[in-house]
Amino acid sequence: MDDKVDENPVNVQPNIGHARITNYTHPAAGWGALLSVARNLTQQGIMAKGAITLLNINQPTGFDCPGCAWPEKKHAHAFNFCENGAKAIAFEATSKRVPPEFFAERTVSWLSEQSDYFLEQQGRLTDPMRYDAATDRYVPISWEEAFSIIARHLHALDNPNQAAFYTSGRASNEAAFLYQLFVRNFGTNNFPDCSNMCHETTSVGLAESLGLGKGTVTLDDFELADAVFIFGQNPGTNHPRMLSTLREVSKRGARIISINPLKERGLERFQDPQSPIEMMTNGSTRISSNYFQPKVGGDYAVLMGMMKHLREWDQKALAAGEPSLFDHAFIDMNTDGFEAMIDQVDQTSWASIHEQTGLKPDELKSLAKMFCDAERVIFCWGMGITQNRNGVANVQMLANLLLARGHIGRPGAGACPVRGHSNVQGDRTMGIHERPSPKLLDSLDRVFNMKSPRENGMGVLETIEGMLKGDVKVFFALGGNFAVATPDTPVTFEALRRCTLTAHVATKLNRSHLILGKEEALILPCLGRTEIDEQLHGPQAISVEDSMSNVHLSAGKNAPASPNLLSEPDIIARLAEAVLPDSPIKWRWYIESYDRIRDAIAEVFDEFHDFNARVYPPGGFHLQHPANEHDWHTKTGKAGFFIKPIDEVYADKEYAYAAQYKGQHKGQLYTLMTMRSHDQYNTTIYGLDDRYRGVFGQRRVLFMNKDDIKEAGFVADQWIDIESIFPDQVKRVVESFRIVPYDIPRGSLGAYYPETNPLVALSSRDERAMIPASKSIPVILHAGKAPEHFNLALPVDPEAVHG
Ligand SMILES: Nc1nc2c(c(=O)[nH]1)N[C@H]1C(S)=C(S)[C@@H](COP(=O)(O)OP(=O)(O)OC[C@H]3O[C@@H](n4cnc5c(=O)[nH]c(N)nc54)[C@H](O)[C@@H]3O)O[C@H]1N2
Ligand SMILES: Nc1nc2c(c(=O)[nH]1)N[C@H]1C(S)=C(S)[C@@H](COP(=O)(O)OP(=O)(O)OC[C@H]3O[C@@H](n4cnc5c(=O)[nH]c(N)nc54)[C@H](O)[C@@H]3O)O[C@H]1N2
Ligand SMILES: [Mo]
Repeated sequence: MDDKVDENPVNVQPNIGHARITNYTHPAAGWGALLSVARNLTQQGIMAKGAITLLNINQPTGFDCPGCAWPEKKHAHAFNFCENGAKAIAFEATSKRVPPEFFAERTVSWLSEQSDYFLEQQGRLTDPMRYDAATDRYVPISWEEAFSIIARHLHALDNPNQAAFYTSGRASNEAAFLYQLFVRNFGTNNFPDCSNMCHETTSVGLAESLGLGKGTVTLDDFELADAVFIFGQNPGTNHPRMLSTLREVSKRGARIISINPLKERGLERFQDPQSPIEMMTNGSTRISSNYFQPKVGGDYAVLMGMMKHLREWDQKALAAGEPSLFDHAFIDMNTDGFEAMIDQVDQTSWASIHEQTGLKPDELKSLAKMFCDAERVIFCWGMGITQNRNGVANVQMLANLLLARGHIGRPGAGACPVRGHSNVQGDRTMGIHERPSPKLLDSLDRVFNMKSPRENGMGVLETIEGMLKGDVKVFFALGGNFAVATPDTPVTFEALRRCTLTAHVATKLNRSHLILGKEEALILPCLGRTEIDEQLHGPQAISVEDSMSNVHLSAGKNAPASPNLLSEPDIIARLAEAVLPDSPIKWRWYIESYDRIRDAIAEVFDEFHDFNARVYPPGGFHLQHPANEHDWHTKTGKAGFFIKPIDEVYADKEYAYAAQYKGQHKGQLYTLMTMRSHDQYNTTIYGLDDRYRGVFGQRRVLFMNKDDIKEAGFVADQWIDIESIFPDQVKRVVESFRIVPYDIPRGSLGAYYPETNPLVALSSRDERAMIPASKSIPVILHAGKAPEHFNLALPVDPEAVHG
């Protein structure tokens, strides 16, 4: 075992010579990706072990890739993984370790001054640790002590709702199920979840429109679709395996239409590492046949415009005695609210639409035409659609278009929200939900003879607000990096510090572990997905649900990173025993064989009947979306058209304040989106390159239209500070970002998350889904200066990238 710790000072003067911005002219994936995989394995000291580990990803007998939630192909290729999945694996299977000696040598104050990049680079956590205020260090403790500390804090609360239990979307179905069972037996529905920052707008919107907040398509539908629309998603970086699917769609001659303010390389050209011919000839496949660049936040107007064109063309068709463009047979049988929706569209002026799209009227028209011409349409979408103040409205407008032309339940057509974390969808299915359905609670009560709490709990934003008010005192996290992933960073830090106890189940050290509860703080290290999970009945497999509702098993092959790690289900079971000594549930009995957990899941959820029998065969099973059978689990028993007047969307409190601000002050107001670079996994920074966007050796960049740069009197490469403008008038600024001229619509800006999270007010959110609006932040810019330090070490020679 290699315990060596990289002593690189972090707050170093950046090597500006290394940082550069260029045009990336190569296709996505291909040789660039393979080189990057090799570099990451070397960096983590696992070249040989890593290569073997990679061969087991997404194989019937291997483990599920923790990289993203895109489904596996049915007949998996010898290597069914991608560059960024490989990075996720390399970071988990790393040879580096963070043992107790690491903490003995470093105070938490010192660690707090290091960058997030440094913290994650140190390697895998090996032992449970408790913060010791006297020495300002984390010290090792036994698992028993750790659980009894948590039990003591939980027992000291006035009521169970003073505790919140966070989940990040890597937790398995088995862990998630036991977790929600424990927390509900303890007595609360406070389940903040990473989904509260991600696809919750999808879940809320589609649940109301279609009866279930999940996608309706499978990979098979991509073989039949004649048009695939991709809204606000960057698969080249975030779901690279999706590019193989899109490549097939493109080769078939079907249309792929991207709607994204940025021209993303992965949506333009792709070189398939699994196609020997493409690799040998350095060839590539065109992905998008058409590319539209609306302004940030313009999607609602774009979708409204598509519907309005459809409406007008329909009226013309009917007048000419031609068949309707709407699928009236489908609409009449299956839906409610069509007339009211059309009324709203009629009342919406073209001027109010064109003002917001950022597209030329002709572009909007041709986009609508492509939709109208297609018989089998798939809509894919990502964070560009969901992380907005009008995220639910966006999603429901997508659903309206699909329903209006009968694209739900038709082979080759449907809704494809592309989830992030590899099991975020499964965690929700297993009952990690702050607003649980009565059906779920009834079922739990029946199977476990318990009394579930019936009051709705808190999601992420309510939890932070609760901590600030003193209503939430204990914070427990099953994975993730809550302090950094959430908005309004300084406020969130303060909120966590007001808790009496913070406790984190984690694989790697991160910033959240250093934002300490005022009385106690714990780190509970767990097994990762690549590792063997040995229990009484032998090695155990866990199950996950991908973005297309396929449930399958995952079993690690590597030896655990340390003998002192526990699996996540085991940690939860032991914690439950410590906290609920009188519970009739035999928590540890479930851990002896996870088949027992799956049997319990089968009893609680109808759709998981015969779970073990169905999940063991390779590939597992598929959870049907009832909408595909035209069975609508909505309040009315029908699918619904839901529409919001365009003025309500674009004239809310924040828009009004921004407009007033613009009137009073000179200077430009922009809309900033915060997104992922190619070398990161959410808050985990793998490296400082964003290869496809041509950014190397740096992260503090701001993408800006060249005419905007000129108009503001700035120049390319200039350092600026970004300030957000919200009605609460709190000053929120991030400093020292370098301006990069970019092909982005005027008035729109782009920068990386999480550095920009201090700009997002807690109050800036979709009010129905309570999701932070991290893709539409109103900001102004000030001239700034070069950073004194990058707060990030330069990990690689960026020249190596091009090889
Ligand atoms: N390698 C890697 N893979 C990942 C992750 C990772 O960090 N790294 N994260 C995982 C997670 S949790 C998630 S949720 C997914 C996220 O995957 P994505 O949904 O692709 O997330 P983002 O990188 O945030 O960027 C989304 C895209 O939205 C566009 N966009 C921004 N604003 C708008 C807008 O107003 N309208 C439109 N139409 N587009 C807009 C941006 O230009 C960008 O291309 O990826 C998952 N997979
Ligand atoms: N401004 C802005 N903010 C955003 C976003 C954005 O686009 N813009 N995106 C949002 C989205 S979509 C999401 S999903 C959230 C992500 O929020 P989180 O899910 O909370 O964050 P991650 O960075 O994925 O969590 C990384 C940590 O998870 C731990 N970890 C890794 N693997 C395991 C494991 O197997 N078990 C356990 N127990 N721990 C593990 C490691 O310690 C690692 O440090 O961020 C959100 N925040
Ligand atoms: Mo996500």
